[in-house]
Amino acid sequence: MIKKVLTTCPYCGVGCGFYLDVRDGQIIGVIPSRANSVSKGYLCVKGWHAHEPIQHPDRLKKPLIKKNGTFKEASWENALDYVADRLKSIKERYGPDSLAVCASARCTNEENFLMMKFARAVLGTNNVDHCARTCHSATVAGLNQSFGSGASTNSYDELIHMDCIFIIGSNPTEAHPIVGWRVRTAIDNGAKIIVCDPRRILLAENASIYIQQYPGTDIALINAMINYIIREDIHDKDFIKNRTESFDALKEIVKDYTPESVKDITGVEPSLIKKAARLYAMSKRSCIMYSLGMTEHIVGTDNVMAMANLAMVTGHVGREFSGIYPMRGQNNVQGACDMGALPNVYSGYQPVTDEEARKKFERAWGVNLPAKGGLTLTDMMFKAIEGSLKCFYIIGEDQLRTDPDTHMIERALASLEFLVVQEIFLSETAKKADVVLPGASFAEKEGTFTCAERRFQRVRRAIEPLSGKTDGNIISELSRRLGYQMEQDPKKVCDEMAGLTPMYAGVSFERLEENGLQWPVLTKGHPGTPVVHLGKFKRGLGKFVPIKHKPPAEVPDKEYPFILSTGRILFHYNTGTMTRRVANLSREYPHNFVQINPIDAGNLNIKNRQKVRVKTRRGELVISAEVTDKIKKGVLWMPFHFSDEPTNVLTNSAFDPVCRIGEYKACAAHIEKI
Ligand SMILES: Nc1nc2c(c(=O)[nH]1)N[C@H]1C(S)=C(S)[C@@H](COP(=O)(O)OP(=O)(O)OC[C@H]3O[C@@H](n4cnc5c(=O)[nH]c(N)nc54)[C@H](O)[C@@H]3O)O[C@H]1N2
Ligand SMILES: Nc1nc2c(c(=O)[nH]1)N[C@H]1C(S)=C(S)[C@@H](COP(=O)(O)OP(=O)(O)OC[C@H]3O[C@@H](n4cnc5c(=O)[nH]c(N)nc54)[C@H](O)[C@@H]3O)O[C@H]1N2
Ligand code: SF4
Ligand SMILES: [Mo]
Repeated sequence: MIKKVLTTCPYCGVGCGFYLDVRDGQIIGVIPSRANSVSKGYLCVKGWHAHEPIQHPDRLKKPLIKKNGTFKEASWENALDYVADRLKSIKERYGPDSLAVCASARCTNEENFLMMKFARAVLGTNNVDHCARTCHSATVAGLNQSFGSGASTNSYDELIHMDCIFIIGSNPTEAHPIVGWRVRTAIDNGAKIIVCDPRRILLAENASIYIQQYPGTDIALINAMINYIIREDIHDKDFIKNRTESFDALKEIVKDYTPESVKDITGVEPSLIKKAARLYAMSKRSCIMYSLGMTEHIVGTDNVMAMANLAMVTGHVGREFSGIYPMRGQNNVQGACDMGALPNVYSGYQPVTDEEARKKFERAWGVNLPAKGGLTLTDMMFKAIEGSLKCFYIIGEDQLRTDPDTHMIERALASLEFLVVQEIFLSETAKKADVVLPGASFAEKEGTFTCAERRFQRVRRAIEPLSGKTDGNIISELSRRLGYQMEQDPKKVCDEMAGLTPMYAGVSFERLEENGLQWPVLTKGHPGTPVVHLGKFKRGLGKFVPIKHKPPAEVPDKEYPFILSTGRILFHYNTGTMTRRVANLSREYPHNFVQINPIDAGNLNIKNRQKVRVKTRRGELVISAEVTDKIKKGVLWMPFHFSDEPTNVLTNSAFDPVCRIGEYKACAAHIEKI
């Protein structure tokens, strides 16, 4: 039997559409969908190979229970009974806040809704979070303060019509390739590109202006642009007057940041900053695209608000062909946030501390809900070490490889009384679990993902779940064992969510059939919203928040003279549990590596491809060097896709005090030839 099942890519937040080619129950290939409004018939190399990990022999198919340090296969009945008993007993002994759950940006909206409902209505705690903490929590916190809503303001299709795209701390041709393709189309159409990145990324080659600042100096850079824009009188006075507040406070702060005065901090020639400021401000259709180069810092939230200041001071937001594009990372990280898999909000960002919202969910779910906000992922780890967090139920996240400071995370997981991991592969985190529950991949379930342009799109089942159950089934069966009956049909879960969430009230499976819908979708007839903050910001007036430069938590010194930054390459995806099981992708990049500038390499007598030791205050790693002038002198850069050579033993767990994101993008490091 031959089937072609239309679905959404399980990797990055772009949200491309393709068909899975199924023959006699085997998924043998991927065919791009030309009708999909996001990808229009294109896919990147990961998307083209998205079928390969699904039926890989390493897929988990049976629950595993650890006895005396080794896993034994168990039946679903036994495993679910055992997990439910342990959750119940921990809750009885230590109270609901001794438990925490981690939802998954790899799973569907419906599964995330169920997971946050499970934490709140069944376990009785708001301790629910997911990888957005490590990724764009700074965006949610920062843009919320500036604009009143923390998602992309505009849509992908506008990009090709821009006059100027200001790309800062984002590497779209590798991390969001089908958006990167739109940026290239914009260039072909005559757009000017500004790239600000400590690494000469591919798009830097096509940029009108390329700025290579030191990691962690972006506030100084942006404030200097704003300083120059105001000094040259090219700010948008009408926009500032009619649509914003607190401009004087901004003006006062940026006085101290002239392009000349920030040269020592940023390492950037003042003339380049002036050119960039002028080009961005004076272009008619200008937008900002940013990602983790801005958010993964102890000043992540401040970085985001600094960009919002720049957009508002020039009037480049709140209309079509302008705006801020925070490039959300995982296939459904936008959705996991939207569904309320966060410790402080229900779906649609309704605060758990808001009495009215809480009462609404209590009535719908027939239980009393906790009124106090829960722990973030960052704090869950600290509380585990401290001893007050006893139990962690994780779905589809590999903290032992992706949270900063691996040795600390090891201690945190080892301190728990009970760890459950629901996975499709035996990840490093899963290896530490007391029980592993085999979930299902995107190809085995119905549901929806929400991509970086706020678009809900359908995910469709191509084959039956290899383990017999989807992630949603598992959550709901645990819930039943804990005495609470939960709907598990994804379509009905979607309806329940829409009924409780004004922003998505018009969303339903039927309405998503064609090309999905961009939220807000306020009623059943509402067409969706390609551009937000039109005419008025969500919060009313846009707020200028004055921001000061602050150096990273760790700066270079004699012992650790380099700044180490980390990130992604095109061919692999996060921990690589999936892409490293794709033969072609793995052949392209089989091993970890560290990029170093030729001058630094020369000084240390390091040759290309030679083994080096990279060391920080937290750990060390022996990997090979890639000597390249793509990277600034004094800076090192590594990907984190190789679980056998784990980059995060090196990174710093220092975090942003507001959104509690870790500082993956800058720590002090030492490198030597071996
Ligand atoms: N191929 C691939 N694609 C992916 C992923 C993947 O693993 N592989 N992961 C997905 C996920 S979860 C996410 S969140 C996104 C992330 O997407 P991106 O954020 O675009 O990817 P990164 O490589 O982490 O970082 C982006 C850029 O920030 C730069 N940078 C580092 N430090 C600084 C700094 O201090 N200031 C500035 N301005 N720039 C800096 C880096 O040099 C890098 O080029 O990608 C998604 N897409
Ligand atoms: N050094 C460094 N570290 C980083 C970053 C960085 O820039 N530098 N970036 C951070 C960012 S932005 C992110 S988002 C995190 C990502 O961190 P993670 O979310 O831990 O990374 P993933 O590889 O996406 O892991 C998700 C896991 O989900 C599993 N999975 C996939 N689909 C499903 C499913 O449908 N069901 C279930 N149950 N499991 C599934 C996969 O097998 C995988 O093990 O990494 C962070 N870590
Ligand atoms: S750009 Fe992202 S969503 Fe599109 S095919 Fe590649 S990984 Fe999948
Ligand atoms: Mo991410």
